[in-house]
Amino acid sequence: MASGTQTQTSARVRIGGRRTGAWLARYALEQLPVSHTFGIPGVHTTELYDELSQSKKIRPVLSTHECCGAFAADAISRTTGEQIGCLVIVPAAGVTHAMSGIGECYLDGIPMLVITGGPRTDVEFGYQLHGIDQQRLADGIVKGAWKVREHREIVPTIFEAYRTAVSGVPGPVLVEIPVNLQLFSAPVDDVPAFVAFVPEAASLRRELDAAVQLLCRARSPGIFVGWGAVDVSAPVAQIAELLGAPVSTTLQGLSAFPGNHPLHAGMGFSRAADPAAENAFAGCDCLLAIGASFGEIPTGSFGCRVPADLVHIDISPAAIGRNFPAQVALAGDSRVIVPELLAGLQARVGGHGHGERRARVQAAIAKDKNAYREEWQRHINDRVNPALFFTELRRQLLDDAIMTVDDGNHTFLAAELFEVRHPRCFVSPTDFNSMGYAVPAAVGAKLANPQRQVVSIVGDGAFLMTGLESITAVTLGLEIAYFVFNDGELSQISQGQEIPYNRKSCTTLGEIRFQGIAEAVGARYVAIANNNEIENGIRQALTSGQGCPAIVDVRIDYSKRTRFTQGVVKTALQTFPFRDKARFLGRALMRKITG
Ligand SMILES: Cc1ncc(C[n+]2csc(CCOP(=O)(O)OP(=O)(O)O)c2C)c(N)n1
Ligand SMILES: [Mg+2]
Repeated sequence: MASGTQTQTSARVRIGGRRTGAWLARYALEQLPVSHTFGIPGVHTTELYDELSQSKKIRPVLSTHECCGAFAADAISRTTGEQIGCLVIVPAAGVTHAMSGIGECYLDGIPMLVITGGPRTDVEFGYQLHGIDQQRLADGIVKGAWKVREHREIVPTIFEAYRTAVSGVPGPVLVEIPVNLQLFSAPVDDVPAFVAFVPEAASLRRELDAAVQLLCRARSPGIFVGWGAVDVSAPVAQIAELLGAPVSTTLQGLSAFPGNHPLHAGMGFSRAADPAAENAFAGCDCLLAIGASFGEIPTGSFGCRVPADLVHIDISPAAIGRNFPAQVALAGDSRVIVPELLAGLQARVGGHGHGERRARVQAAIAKDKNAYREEWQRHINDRVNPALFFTELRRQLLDDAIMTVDDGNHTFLAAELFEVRHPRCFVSPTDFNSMGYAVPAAVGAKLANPQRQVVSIVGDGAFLMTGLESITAVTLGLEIAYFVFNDGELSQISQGQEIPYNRKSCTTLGEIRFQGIAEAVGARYVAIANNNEIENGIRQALTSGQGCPAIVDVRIDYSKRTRFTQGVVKTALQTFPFRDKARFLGRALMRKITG
């Protein structure tokens, strides 16, 4: 989450005896905020798995596929903010299987610690099993990759990898421990003591003053928050209230600002955003962006208008001004900078605030949100209306319930129609954008937050990728409600094919009998076939005390497009060169006529 340092220390912990590499790795992991590891054992990791099975602090969890393990580990990091998700996997095949999850963490700035075994380094033979240069393989989707050469390197290397994962822009790291080091013992006198990570204090007085000045002189300020603001939603709310400014979020940062706050406008602020957000930001003359890198999704394919007066706070100096020039750049940890900015604004604005502006902005947001919801609720047919579904789900869930969401049309329906109320309560694969995330992520989320409700919204196509991971939830007795949006298609893509191509290539799924899948894995099965079944179906799915997940077959209606889909299609077409735009439009017209 933060830039910072792990205080260097010379403190050592005495070992004074022979230890195996597996023992040393377990020891190192036990010093870190690691509660679970995920993966599938192989001959290169059985010694380490045996060690972990004896740990009182860490629970090794068997996944059905390393990709699922990686998504589960990712959710541990995302939903807690304190723990780090950890994988223990075999070299080569385990790593390639896990790569979608590792890449997801890399582009979304989520810390993850990947421990892999490695071929023997004490024999001369080549062509060993899983023999591949893993550091090269992982290069491009990790912040750092290490291969330890001897026993005494194991503990400091794991500590160094952890520090790398959580400092600056967080991300995944990989440590390879050759199997011979794990299996065999060597004398170890002592190991370094672990010192917890300390965020660095920023010294940005001049920039903070400039930011206060810009925001105070704005007539129509707006606030845009991303995942990097997920731990500062309270001071951000105070800034918004002081300025009377609407707040919009990114997709990844949906939980960075409470959806039931009267200044919450929606996701994004381009024409691909909810009308409340598009309208609230229409005349924005000064934008305060916090922990948001203006990526493709929340900007509606870069179709948003950003004012020249942009105050940009981000942990990544490279993200500041990358897509839209920043007037004031505040590079650093939002947990340090935002409270300072709030104090500066309070000192300047005092107790007066912008009450009139705030009332006006709030009233407009409330009106637009109501109108949008009503527009959705009027769209009735014999399938399940998404707005009615999400309203009822919100009503039955507690405020701090966690929702894991996959990638597809359902993602944007959830973003537009479900009110997220608590930080780190909505997680989905964003910039790497890998389908298959939600089912395994819910396993990690529930393990890390056993007292809280955990639900998943997953497309039928994504469920086909990793849905069998629900057996892990069954085995571990995790009460998770998996709401599968069953529309028979890869809808987010098929909707995009409809107009330009007038045909659906490879986006229609085979018929899936979810009841059979539920029976096969031992999960409860619930069906919601129409609007009359929503209330009871959700209640059955959320019924706790049964120690068993539910797979809910939701016969969803996708016939109304999200604002996101409508907006990005228009924006994308505008960026096409004239000749290609003409070719696309001409072909669409022709196919509409000729079929
Ligand atoms: C691993 C992967 N493959 C392909 C895609 C491209 N893709 C994005 S959304 C989507 C459709 C998802 O279908 P489904 O899970 O049924 O959700 P729906 O859109 O129908 O809600 C596809 C194929 C992707 N993002 N990730
Ligand atoms: Mg689908």
